[in-house]
Amino acid sequence: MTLQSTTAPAERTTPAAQPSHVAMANAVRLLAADAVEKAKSGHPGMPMGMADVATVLFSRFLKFDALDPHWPDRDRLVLSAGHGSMLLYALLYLTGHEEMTIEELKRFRQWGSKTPGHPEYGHTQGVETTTGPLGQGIATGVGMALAERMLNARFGDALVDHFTYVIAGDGCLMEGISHEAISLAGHLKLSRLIVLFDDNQITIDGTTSLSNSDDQLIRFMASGWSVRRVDGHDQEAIAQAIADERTTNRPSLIACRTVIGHGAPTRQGTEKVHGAPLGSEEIAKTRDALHWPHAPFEIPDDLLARWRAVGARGRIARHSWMERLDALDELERDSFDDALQGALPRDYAEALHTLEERFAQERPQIATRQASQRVLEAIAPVIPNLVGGSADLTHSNLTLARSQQPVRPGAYGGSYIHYGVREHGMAAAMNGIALHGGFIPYGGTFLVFSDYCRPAIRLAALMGVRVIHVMTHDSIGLGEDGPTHQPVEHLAALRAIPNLLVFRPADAIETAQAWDCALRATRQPSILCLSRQALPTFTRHSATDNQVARGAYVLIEPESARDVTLIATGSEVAIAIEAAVQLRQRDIRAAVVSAPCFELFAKQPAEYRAEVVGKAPRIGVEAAIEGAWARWLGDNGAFVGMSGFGASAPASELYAQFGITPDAVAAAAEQAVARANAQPHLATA
Ligand SMILES: Cc1ncc(C[n+]2csc(CCOP(=O)(O)OP(=O)(O)O)c2C)c(N)n1
Repeated sequence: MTLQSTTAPAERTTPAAQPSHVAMANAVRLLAADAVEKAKSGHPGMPMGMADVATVLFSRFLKFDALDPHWPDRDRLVLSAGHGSMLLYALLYLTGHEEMTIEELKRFRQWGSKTPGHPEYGHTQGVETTTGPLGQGIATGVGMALAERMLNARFGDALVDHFTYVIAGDGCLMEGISHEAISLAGHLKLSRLIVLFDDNQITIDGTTSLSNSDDQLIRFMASGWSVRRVDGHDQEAIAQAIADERTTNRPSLIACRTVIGHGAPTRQGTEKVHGAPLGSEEIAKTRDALHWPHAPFEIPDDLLARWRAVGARGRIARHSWMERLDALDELERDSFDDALQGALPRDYAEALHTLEERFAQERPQIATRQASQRVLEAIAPVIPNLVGGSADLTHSNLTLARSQQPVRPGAYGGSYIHYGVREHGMAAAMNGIALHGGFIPYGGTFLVFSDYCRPAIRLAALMGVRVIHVMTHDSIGLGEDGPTHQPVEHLAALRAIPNLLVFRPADAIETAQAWDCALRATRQPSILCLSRQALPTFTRHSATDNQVARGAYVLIEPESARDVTLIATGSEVAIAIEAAVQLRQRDIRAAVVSAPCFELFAKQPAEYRAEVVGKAPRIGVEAAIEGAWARWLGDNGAFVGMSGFGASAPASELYAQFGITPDAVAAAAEQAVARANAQPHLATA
């Protein structure tokens, strides 16, 4: 294996000549190595390799104040190579973040600690985003850098003027999502984005040459980035590179040629140091090599004081920023605060309510994607921080409102992002926009391509951030495009993600109400699954009641006791209603339940849920696979839906061929009622 720029650690760290920044970096190295050793698991190699780069970044460039990790105008640092979490934890401790004590470092990876295996947003202060799935961090960083520019365009340099730094490794850059992210950032000329690439040429299997021959510099350059390579252990060279790259008008890649595990004499530069404790012998040798006589987790006072001074370096800047904020007139300050808090303006509720009333009066026969567009036309003008977009399906997703202007390279005042055909990049960028603060992002694609977004959706759910996915063409009802475009397993797959709200509204009124739920769910991402095909408007509208917020509700209750309950979602609710009409003609009393959001329904009190689903046999109707339906249908229930892929044909033909019709639902109901009558002892679960 060839390792360029390797200098023997001892040469760099001779005590007499030891520049203090080398000692500062060594403190990071040893804290990481000792914490991994104590936990008996973790990744020492990356923190040891990137300690010099991180020390330069923190001590000379990163704008932050350890006293206030939430200061809105701080620089953002994303540790895309999340397995190197100890790098971040060590830095948070050294710079004096209150919550990150030495005890927390000793409890690395233990239950309830602030130092989980990979950085977790919302769990540890100072962690800007959850990372671990490689590539997500860099793509999230693109969203943060974009949000910074968009907020700057609205509030100016005095309030919004910061950088986004991303530390990414070979793994992040190998992942496909990095391509979407790099390409989007280059196109949008996100000059405040600086990626520090841990160019150590090692991954888990060994040297990167086993699997990769990319020239990353040329690759980034081709996407419009400013690029350069430095010796990642030469602090002056690193500082010069960062200083220069901060002045370019493009996003920047600094490939820092490092030695993984730098300082561990027999393991550095090899994959052995990537993801396993060094072992007591190697740690002892590391202490010798780095001239580090201190016990584990012990940082000499003078060194800690130097690091703490780094943690306070941004204090004056923060105070001046606060003064500038205070000097604003009340209106400006309120609008800045509202943006950061993601508050919904007062006019919003009125605008949505008026639209719902119009839907109730007009009873339009429109697709729920069209209803969603009408919602956007009504609310986009009154929610200035709503930022839309689509992965090149704007005219299909109907995500653009007339009041929205596009965000363009170098001109960020707009509120609509053309993400290009980059679903995964879009989903991760939306996470970054939401995490940065100041905006409520929504973005569109076809529901079938939720698979392309899934890793980022999962992270949004894990982090608990408000990101709204508008996913149209939500079933075989899209028709002729055929099975490649017809989602069948996607609703089940999305419902399996914890903390994600999956909405499938049945008509225009429910669509407006689903939007309302999604916008008010400040700590959850949402998916709005919307139809391509037109649907009648039949649900009730009330000025005070959002029926979608209850997850499921009774739409039709027979005059006397139910014989059967038909539960349906989205486009199939209308089919269930027709089936109920047929059943009445056969003297079977059917209730119809609309269930636009299983997750919200599951949270309702047990009595309400029991009342809605009833004791009679239940039939579920959804043009998708059965998935999570079993919970609502019980042992005596039946499901009318899909059991395999769809096909290419007009929608009405497909519904007939796959047996999702009022006749089929009525037949299934009749059979269930007959079964229940034959076996009255089998009560519905
Ligand atoms: C999406 C994803 N795939 C696989 C992994 C497992 N994994 C963690 S680190 C790693 C290798 C990363 O190599 P590199 O970025 O060069 O990190 P280094 O070895 O330099 O620490 C892999 C495959 C992961 N965390 N995420």
